[in-house]
Amino acid sequence: MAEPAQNGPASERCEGPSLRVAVIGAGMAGILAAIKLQDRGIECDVFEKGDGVGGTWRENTYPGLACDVAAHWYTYSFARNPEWDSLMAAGEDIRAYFERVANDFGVTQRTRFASEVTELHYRDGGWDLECTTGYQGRYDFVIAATGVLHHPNIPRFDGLETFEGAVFHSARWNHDVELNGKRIGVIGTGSTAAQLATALVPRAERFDLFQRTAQWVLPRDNVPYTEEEKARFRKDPEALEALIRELRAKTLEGFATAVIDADSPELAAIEQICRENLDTVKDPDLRHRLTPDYRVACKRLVISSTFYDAIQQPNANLVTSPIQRIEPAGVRTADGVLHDLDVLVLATGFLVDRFIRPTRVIGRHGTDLDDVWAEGPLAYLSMSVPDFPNFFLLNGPNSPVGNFSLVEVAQHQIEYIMQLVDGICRGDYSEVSATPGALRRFETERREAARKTVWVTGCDSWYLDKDGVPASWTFSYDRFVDETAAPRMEDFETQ
Ligand code: N01
Repeated sequence: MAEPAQNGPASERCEGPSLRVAVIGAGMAGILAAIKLQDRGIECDVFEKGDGVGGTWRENTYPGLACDVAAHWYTYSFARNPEWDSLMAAGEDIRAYFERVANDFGVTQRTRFASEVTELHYRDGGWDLECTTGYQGRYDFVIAATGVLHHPNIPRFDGLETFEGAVFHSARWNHDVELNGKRIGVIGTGSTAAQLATALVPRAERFDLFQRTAQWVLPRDNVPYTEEEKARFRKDPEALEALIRELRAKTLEGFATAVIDADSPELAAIEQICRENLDTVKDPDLRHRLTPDYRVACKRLVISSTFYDAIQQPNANLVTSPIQRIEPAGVRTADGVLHDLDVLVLATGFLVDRFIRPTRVIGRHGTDLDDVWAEGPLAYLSMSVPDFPNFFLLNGPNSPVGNFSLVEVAQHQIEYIMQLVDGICRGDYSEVSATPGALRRFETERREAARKTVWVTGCDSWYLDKDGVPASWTFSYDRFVDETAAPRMEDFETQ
């Protein structure tokens, strides 16, 4: 199996022309990009629409927020954290980790907060950037680290505006709203809703979970690390690296193969575990209603050892009759029942095809990214778009998603991008972007590979684009590591 990106190739100092780079977004990937640029002595400005660093971990503050990817694997290879308390970390600890790294590496200090980039325009060999603050700047290179899951999906429920209780999306949590002893409704059954159920059932007078589609749930105990283990990780970084290699191998050997090969024994094994987990639900009717009618891992797997327990509590209620409308007092379902509520949470996911948009991005010859992406966002190796020179995306279109460490994914991508930047530093070229042919070839192969994946075996999910093709990396994870090891320059146009 291919090894993880560590610190990448030894960073060269950029001795060539003095470059200015704009990094858009100060989340996990933006912090990483800024650090890697600084390593090479390259000037960068980081633009962040919010008021702090941390991206998804700043925006999401809902009760029960955690990361279901192993915490030690979900760290930068150059800033490990021996202090994680348990296998999977709580959201606030992850936010604190990214804040600390951003401070320690001087990224916070060079970030312009409350600065949403509204326009990027490539003219005369450089990018003109405009911001909501009125700031205008010119940059040689742009790295879009704007994330995938940050535009809330707010479905149009009839009567939503008439609800007299508190209503908000899971990623816009209203902390002024009292939850203890309240009648709480959650719409959705994704990873977010499962974490919410675990946190809110013990606090609510009644908890209603409005399920449109049942989910497969993979159990995973959140084993705490002892003080002795933490002390060992502090003292012996190699012991920590060995643990990370093991955590990573466990996910990649089973899960990474399972999702891209619906006929694989790896998927059958995960299926078996999920079925056995479902069998722990005691009431046959509830178990029946929690049983999905599609293959395990077709939708992103919910990873939780606590969700089934929460939904079986006497004050928890799984509502499977479809939502008809929202009324002042609560949610009316198609069976005529009015579910009275004080608080209604929309755990209804995100608009996942936005990426850098609504920023207007105009490339070479006035090419508008919105037009290029009219049929859906595409990028060569998820990073480069033809006619958008010196513009790269991290965790961009069709990047690996799901139950991987997106930190590691972004590290592979930034090392690749930095090798293209090195070409500019050396004076080999001043402009670089993927060729249309390279993108076409990549996309054809990606679509072909998609046919074998579990994502197309008959479910609806946020992985699928409007044509039903998974908008993700449909090859093996090893291929991702290999392809991002070094740019094939014949796939790039340079000037
Ligand atoms: O969102 P989702 P999420 N009427 O899109 C339902 C990451 N994440 O926020 O399945 C009724 O998965 C929708 O129903 P259906 C992770 O990548 C990671 O939970 O479409 N219901 C579904 O049940 C994850 O995949 C962690 O039929 C409606 C739910 O809303 C991604 O974020 C934790 C509806 C949306 O599920 C998104 O997860 C949390 C409607 N009109 C999240 N519209 C980690 O731990 C939508 N739904 C790393």
